[in-house]
Amino acid sequence: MKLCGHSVSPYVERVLIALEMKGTPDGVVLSDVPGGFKSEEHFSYHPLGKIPFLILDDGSSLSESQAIVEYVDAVAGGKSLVPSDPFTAAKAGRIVRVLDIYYTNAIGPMGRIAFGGTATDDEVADAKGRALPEALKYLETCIEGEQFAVGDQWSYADAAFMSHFYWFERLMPQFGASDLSDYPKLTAYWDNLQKSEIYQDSKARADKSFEKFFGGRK
Ligand SMILES: N[C@@H](CCC(=O)N[C@@H](CS)C(=O)NCC(=O)O)C(=O)O
Repeated sequence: MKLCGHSVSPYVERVLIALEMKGTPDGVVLSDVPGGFKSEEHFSYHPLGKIPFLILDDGSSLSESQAIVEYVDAVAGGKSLVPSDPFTAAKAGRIVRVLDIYYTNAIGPMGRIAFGGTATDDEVADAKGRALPEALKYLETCIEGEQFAVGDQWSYADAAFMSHFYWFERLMPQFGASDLSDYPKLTAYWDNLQKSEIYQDSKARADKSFEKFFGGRK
């Protein structure tokens, strides 16, 4: 199976992190976008021209990082990232949704500016003063453990969290929006995640990929 995209994307990293958490890091081969980014071929695999997407050995393909994680979790062997207890599994799914919807929307204005786009002062002020604290407060109520987001082993919530928070750490300080002291559970959990070998591996990949695509920029 080929995972198309680059580690500079947290959504690509989510899949690579998930495979490492499963103990099956070779479950996919990371590949460039066939035909090039935003090529006709790219759009044939992803209608929005985004990364990642997965190309199976039979040529069929799948977009959306969380759907890809759930698919590789089912077929790549190794440990499952879906908690066996249904309620715990639902809570892992909730964390992914809070991250992908509320958190991602909240950091949007800062992310746009950091990557050369624009956002108004009002948008940044609202993000910092309202949307981001709201999303972080929500996450604070969802994180249950210091080592794992929920349950007693890695779940796909940890993979999603790790990939998104690399960018929190990387981007938010320059906007004065990186203070997590109001969120003690989140802080303890995130501190532990950063010490893990899986995070260090992901960070090394993302740093290298960022340098390749955006070298020179902060
Ligand atoms: N919901 C998608 C998000 C994918 C996404 O936004 N990817 C970004 C890179 S981080 C992208 O390809 N952006 C290019 C574009 O939107 O043109 C997923 O989970 O896979």
